[in-house]
Amino acid sequence: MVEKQITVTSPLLPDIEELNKYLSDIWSGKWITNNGKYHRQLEDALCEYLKVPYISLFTNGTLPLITALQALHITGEVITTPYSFVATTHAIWWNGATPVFVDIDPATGDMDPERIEAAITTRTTAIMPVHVYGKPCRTKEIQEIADKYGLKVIYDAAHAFGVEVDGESILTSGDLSTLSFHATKVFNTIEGGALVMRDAETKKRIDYLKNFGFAGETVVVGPGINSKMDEVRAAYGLCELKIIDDAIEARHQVAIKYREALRDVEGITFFDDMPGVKHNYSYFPIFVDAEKYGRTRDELYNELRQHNILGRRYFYPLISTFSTYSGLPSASPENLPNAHRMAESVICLPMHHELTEEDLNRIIGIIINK
Ligand code: T4K
Repeated sequence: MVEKQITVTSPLLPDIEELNKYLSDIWSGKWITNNGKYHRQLEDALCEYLKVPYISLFTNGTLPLITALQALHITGEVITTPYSFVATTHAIWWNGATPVFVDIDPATGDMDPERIEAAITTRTTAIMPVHVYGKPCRTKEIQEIADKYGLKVIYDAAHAFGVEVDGESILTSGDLSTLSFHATKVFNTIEGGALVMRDAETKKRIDYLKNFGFAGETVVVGPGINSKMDEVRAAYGLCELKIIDDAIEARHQVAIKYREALRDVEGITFFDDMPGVKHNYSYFPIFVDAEKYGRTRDELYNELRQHNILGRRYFYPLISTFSTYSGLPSASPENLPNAHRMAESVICLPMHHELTEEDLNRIIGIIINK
């Protein structure tokens, strides 16, 4: 008998009837993209939901990264982390800058602020950390270093939708933060993304840049790109906002269940909630210590797959091992021991709002019964 497939995530789909109402309106109004009313409404609604002053919507989560660097005129070298999705480093490359990898803090998977200063050279212009799995970076320490050396900070917050520290959004840290609203994310618009900024002037510039650089009918103020979210996706996002809290709570319950079941399994570790942090439970990574567990990470990963449980090894392989980047001096494994260790031991277990008790028992059973 083929066992039910359980994927690492499952998209949160809005209520179809609700969405249809918006679609009928869009169809009759015939305004389907280019800063339409639902685009504007979603920006306002997200500012309120996320507790951020300004946001600019994009067609995906990669173009905001590229545009953020473009908007801040970043050149030279950008300090970043190898433990992320490859889009983070690609954005630096697309801007003609050189990525410089620093190692991660094994306690969180995020960039280790204590390693940043040693990587700064006269060519360094920015730091691009990632709130991996939605776990907040040590933003105060990073900002102190940035201020000391006059560097910009752009956070890849693709995983950090709705994450707060002491009641404040993590998305207002640094100069700019980017979000991904891809189908696999906590909040999705099928494909989509956003840039979060702190002032109206920056929003204006970024809105120009995502519209080819147009500042009016005949004026182009910069080398912009086309990355405007259309009305259908904006409407989808508005419907999604109505169900997002329940979905995050369902994810929270999944995390509780995993932690209860796996806490005492020798050789398996995971992250606990951080004090003062409102988490979004976007991923549930576990780390396999083969010696203590008695099976390697890949043996467990493959066994799960044999049972049609499709976890993922986010983020293996490390970005620094891909051929585009592996020749960089900072990409040497000796420079990145913690990142290598994490990439080689991680499995992201299925984590989404639709997992049932039965699904979770199946997954946990395979991990526990070696
Ligand atoms: N920065 C960071 C830190 C990121 O993690 C990402 C993206 C970005 C930037 C860039 O943002 P975007 O430009 O993508 O907006 C996925 C996503 O495509 C990607 O968005 C995400 N990070 C990355 C971590 O994961 P894949 O290639 O692993 O996804 P895929 O297609 O294998 O899907 C995973 C599972 O999700 C499937 O096995 C089943 C489920 N799924 C997926 C899709 C697309 C569904 O059930 N329905 C679906 O429609 O990259």
